Amino acid sequence: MSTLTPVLTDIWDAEQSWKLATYADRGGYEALKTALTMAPDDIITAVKDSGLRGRGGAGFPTGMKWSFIPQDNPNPKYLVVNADESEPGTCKDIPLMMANPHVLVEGVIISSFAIRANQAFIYIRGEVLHVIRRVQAAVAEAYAAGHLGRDIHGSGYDLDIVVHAGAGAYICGEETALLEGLEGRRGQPRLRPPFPAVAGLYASPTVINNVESIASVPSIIGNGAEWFASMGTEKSKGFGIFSLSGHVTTPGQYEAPLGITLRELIDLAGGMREGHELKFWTPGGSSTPLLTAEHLDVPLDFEGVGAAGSMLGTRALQLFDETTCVVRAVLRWTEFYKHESCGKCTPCREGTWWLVQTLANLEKGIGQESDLDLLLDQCDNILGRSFCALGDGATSPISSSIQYFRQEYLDHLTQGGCPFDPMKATLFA
Ligand code: L3W
Ligand code: SF4
Repeated sequence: MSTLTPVLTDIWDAEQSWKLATYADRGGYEALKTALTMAPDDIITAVKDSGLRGRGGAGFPTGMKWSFIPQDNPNPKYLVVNADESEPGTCKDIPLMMANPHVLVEGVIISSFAIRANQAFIYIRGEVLHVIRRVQAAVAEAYAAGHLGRDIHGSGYDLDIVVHAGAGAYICGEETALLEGLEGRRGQPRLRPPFPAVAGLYASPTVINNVESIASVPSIIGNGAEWFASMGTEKSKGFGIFSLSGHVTTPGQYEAPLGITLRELIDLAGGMREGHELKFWTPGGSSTPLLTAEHLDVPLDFEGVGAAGSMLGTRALQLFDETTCVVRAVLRWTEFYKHESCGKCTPCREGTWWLVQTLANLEKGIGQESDLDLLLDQCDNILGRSFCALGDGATSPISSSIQYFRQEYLDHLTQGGCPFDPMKATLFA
């Protein structure tokens, strides 16, 4: 594994990197001891000053989110880690929890102390039983070492962590659907506001952060806010894990400062597979508009990717070369959204069904040219009209692929099927 900023990934190659002893040998849990000597508000200030922005896709400033917790509210405060990683292409939190669960556990303890929570939850996608077991084992080790439980290291601070297994729905990565699931109900989004910071789990003030956001906190407390802010770009500070998948020589996780370009990351990953060229890619999973080889030098930070017409999202870089049919790839993603739509609102529930029908006809070459406008019209009726970001995200690959590859859609119609699949082309001729 290659890394330019060995912080979250520094021990991934170590033997039994997930064990407390390995983590402690590298200075693990020292930041916790420092944090427990600090005033909670000073920890929040440090995280604010570091410029850390949420690593789950939206990039909301983490310290600011923590400062929204109303400390005069008499209800308990909760910290919830969103470890429901399920976005197509996103594969950073699961490897992080497998290789270094203790950096997450330490981050949970420091973050909970900062917001004055005595109960934290790590909500992990239900299908990944091996990850659930790994994090549970780390939590048990942390209890045994006195990093968790009553009067942690004589500070008077108490914290319990519950590792919760989700039931395998993509929508439960949406923060309010996750809370519904945690409370034992069907995972469907809640209306916001109120935001969870004010009324979250059991209607109490709740911070919900992505795994990587919380795992970044020990390094900020250990090395200082300035150290963190010295990496990255002006408005997108620090480092992150970039996941490269698809037609690249060495797929995997690459930790690097925000603002690195895809061209540089492809170099780190040994180039595109031999003899092939990049055709299109997703900067942050399939919910972010596609980009093309024209965008190889776009800085991969929140602003740079935004200016290119997409979103940084979860830094799930899925790379496709010239052998890939963009229409088929988009159809596959759209089937995913149709399947995962929770059904609460009409634009997404019905709209994703229609998107699949229209796209499938185009892909088979049995549609008509006007179906392209119909598809864009269907996207217009979903985008901004859905109850949560899932519906909006479903439209991103469709509208961006038509923007960049309109001719490829038309080729399916003129050739009576997929031009990339000769068998299929003759089938519908
Ligand atoms: C208090 C306010 N809190 C905002 C909080 C809010 C949330 C955070 C960001 O979606 C995106 C989505 C996916 N008072 C607040 C406030 N907050 N205003 O800030 O909120 P928001 O609504 O901007 O984003 P979100 O709902 O968290 C996340 C995209 O990320 N994404 C995600 C991929 C998949 C995964 C996964 O696999 N687990 O994350 C990829 O692009 O589409 O747009 O905490 O409460 N006034
Ligand atoms: Fe459910 Fe889709 Fe509506 Fe979100 S946009 S609430 S996933 S139906």
